[in-house]
Amino acid sequence: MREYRLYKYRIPVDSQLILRNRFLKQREGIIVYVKCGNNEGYGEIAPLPEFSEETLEQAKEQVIDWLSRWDKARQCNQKLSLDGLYPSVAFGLSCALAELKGKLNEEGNYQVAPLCYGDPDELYQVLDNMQGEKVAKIKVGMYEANRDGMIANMLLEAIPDLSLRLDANRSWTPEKARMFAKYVNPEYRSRIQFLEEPCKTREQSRAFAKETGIAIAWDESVREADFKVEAETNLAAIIIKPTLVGSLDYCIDLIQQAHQQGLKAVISSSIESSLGLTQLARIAKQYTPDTIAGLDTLNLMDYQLLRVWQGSTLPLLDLNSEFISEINIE
Ligand code: OSB
Ligand code: MG
Repeated sequence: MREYRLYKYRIPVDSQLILRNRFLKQREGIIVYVKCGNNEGYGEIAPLPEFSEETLEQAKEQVIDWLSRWDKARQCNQKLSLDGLYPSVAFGLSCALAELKGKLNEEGNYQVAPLCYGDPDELYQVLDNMQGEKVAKIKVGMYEANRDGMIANMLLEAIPDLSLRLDANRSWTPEKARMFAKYVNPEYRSRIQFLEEPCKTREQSRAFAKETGIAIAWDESVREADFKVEAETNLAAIIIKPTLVGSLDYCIDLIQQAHQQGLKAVISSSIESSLGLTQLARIAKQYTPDTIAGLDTLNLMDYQLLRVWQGSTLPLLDLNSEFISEINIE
């Protein structure tokens, strides 16, 4: 016998979080619970405003429809395809089903690349406490390109064992990208693991990488219809944000293609709650064990939800909390 329940959550997030110049004050999403016999699983469906094409309401309608068909199929081993679902719905359902089937290992990779929004002093402290490989991620492209270049250069100069990941979210013209690079000492450029999507088009980003020797990574591109995983000069990695990309199986397929081509695959957050985020850490541990994931977004939130992120002291909400309500399906 199959059983399922859906919940809606809404948790406050730090309004400092800037997503393409839009302040996000709360994070909303759906928690899906599935059960068959003695096995159960949870998943999170949380379209990210400005990034996801589907709204939460559309996701809700779709998951209700899918689950009612799943329920009608009755037998635990009868499969129902996730093809054609919105990425957030496919990802959340596939995680719940993977837990149910025992296919997602418990152990997570909780070592993340600390996110730095431009205050280097803050970063010094975090890096001092970091074990192993020192990798930080800086959002660039929000202020002046030369300022970004100076900050990156200063950090690389001050901390000799630091490597950086930078993320421009396609915000630079070729001229601005050049401005940035001008301030980064050529000797340090190899310590930039990659710069995500420097320019508005892939062609411009490729030209930038060729000209400057700074490696790039695809993030937005991975979600475009014509995208294919293909090794190319100066391309270091693809960024996979499962909530924006799709089912676990599809993400695993992308990871395997990347590895076959000698590219890194970096599992990354779409600002999920600690439920989704810990599942991403488990996916990272299982499928990209040698790569630090891009999951440093829990602290943007005031609470954790159902699952504890290793080492976090944020208060934990359970299903009875005031921030969570069951969705009436009838
Ligand atoms: O710009 O890559 C982005 C999170 C949500 C939406 C967009 C982005 C992000 C992140 C997540 O940067 C953190 C990471 O990738 O390290
Ligand atoms: Mg990015």
